[in-house]
Amino acid sequence: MVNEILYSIQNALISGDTEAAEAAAHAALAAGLDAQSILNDGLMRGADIVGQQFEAGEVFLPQLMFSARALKAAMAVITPELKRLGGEGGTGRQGLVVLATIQSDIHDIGKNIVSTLLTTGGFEVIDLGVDVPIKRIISAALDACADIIGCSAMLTTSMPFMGDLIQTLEAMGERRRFKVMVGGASVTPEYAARIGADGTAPNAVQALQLARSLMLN
Ligand code: B12
Repeated sequence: MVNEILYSIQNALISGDTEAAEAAAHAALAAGLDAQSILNDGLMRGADIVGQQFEAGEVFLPQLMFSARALKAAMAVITPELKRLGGEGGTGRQGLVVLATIQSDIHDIGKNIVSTLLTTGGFEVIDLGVDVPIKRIISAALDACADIIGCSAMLTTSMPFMGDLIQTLEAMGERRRFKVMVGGASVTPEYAARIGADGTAPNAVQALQLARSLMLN
C-alpha cells in the first residue's frame, strides 16, 4: 500500500502529470505517510528517475519542465506537513540565513523548501533567488550581519562556485564571520568538507537541524 502510493507519486512526476501528482500527494498524506518520506522516497526519487531519463536522452527539456511543474504542485500539498515536522513556530529568532542558488544554476525547488523550513523553524531567511553571483551573496551576508550563508547547487558545473565563495571569504578575511552550509542533489558530505563548508544536508528537514547545530558552534 505504502509502496503503491510512493510509486504513484513517482509515476506522476515521470509523466509530468500535475493533477495526478497533487492527488497522489493528498492520498499519501491521507494514508498517514509522513511528509519527509513522501519528499524523500516519493518526490525526490521520482525527480531522480526523470533526471536519469533526461541524462540518457530518453526524455527532453519540455518533459523535464512538466515534471518540475508536477513536483512543485505536489510540494505545495505536503509543505504544511513538512513545516510541522520542522517544528513550526520555532521559539524566537534562531539566526539569520542568507540563502541562494549559486551562480549559473537556476534550480530552486529544493532551495525554496529549505527556505520554508528554516523560516518556520524560527530562522530569518534572506532568499536571494537563483543564479546569484558569489560577490552578491557575500555582500548581502555582510550587510545583513548574517549568521549562516546557505548555497544550493544542482549542476556539477555550478558546484565549484560554492568552493570559490568560501575561498573568496577566506581571501577577504571574513570566513570566520559566517557558517557556510551547502546542498543540492549531488553535494555529498565529502564534497562539502573538501571545499571547506561547515556542513551539508540531504533534505530540508535535516537542513534545518544542521542550521540549528551550526548556531551552537
Ligand atoms: C526539476 C529539474 C529541472 C527544472 C528546474 C525547475 C526549478 N524551478 O528548480 C528545469 C526543467 C528548469 C531544469 C533545468 C535544467 N536542468 Co534540471 N533537473 C531537475 C530535476 C529533475 C529535479 C530537481 C529537483 O527539483 N529535485 C527535487 C528537490 C526537492 O530536491 P533537491 O533539489 O535535491 O533539494 C533537496 C536537497 O538537495 C536539499 N537541498 C537543496 N538545496 C540545499 C541547500 C542547502 C544549504 C542545504 C543544506 C540543503 C539543500 O534539500 C532539498 C529539499 O529536501 C533534477 C534531477 C535530480 N535528481 O535532482 C534535474 C537536474 C539537476 N537537471 C539537470 C540539467 C542538466 C538541467 C539543465 C542544464 C538542462 C538543459 N539542458 O537546459 C537545465 C539547467 C539550467 C541552469 N542553468 O540551471 C541535471 C544536472 C546534471 C549535472 N550533473 O550537472 C539533473 C541532475 C538531471 C540529470 N540527471 O541529468 N531542471
